[in-house]
Amino acid sequence: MTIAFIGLGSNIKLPKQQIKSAIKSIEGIALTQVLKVSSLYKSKPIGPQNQNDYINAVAKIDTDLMPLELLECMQDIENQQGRIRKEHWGPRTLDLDILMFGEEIIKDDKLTIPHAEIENRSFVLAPLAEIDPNCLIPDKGMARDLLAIIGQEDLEIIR
Ligand code: ROI
Repeated sequence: MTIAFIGLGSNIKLPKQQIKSAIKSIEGIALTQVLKVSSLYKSKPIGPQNQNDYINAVAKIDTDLMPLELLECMQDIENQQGRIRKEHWGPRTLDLDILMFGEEIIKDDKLTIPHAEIENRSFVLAPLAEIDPNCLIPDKGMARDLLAIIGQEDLEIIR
């Protein structure tokens, strides 16, 4: 079994419900258990500002799948929830990113793990540090240390 972390994000079509529905779908993935889900965090978009605020969360899972199998499951769930292929940095109904997969470092065409921009994104680091305070991101550092560098004043925890 491998501990992995999934980043969830949405900014259109009832984002809170998109995230909650995605968690349910992740709970249904074969050979996979959801161990913990963070609070929901609201933030302004990174990238083009002429789009809605985002809702983000992180889920901690335990899985017997291989990274590319897990990626396929993530893409299936995105598609089930009506994701239209994104314009780069544009609005999205649901974005599911494999943030970390055990201690693995993967750099290939389909998958970069840890997620490339993880250290620059408070909406990923804050929920990660919330559910796993000692989370160590391979090659990057402790989630909470990285978060302390960039700050989290741009985030609002919502219920
Ligand atoms: N901005 C925020 N705040 N949250 C996201 O999940 C997010 N996802 C993206 C881009 C467009 C880069 N901006 C984002 O893909």
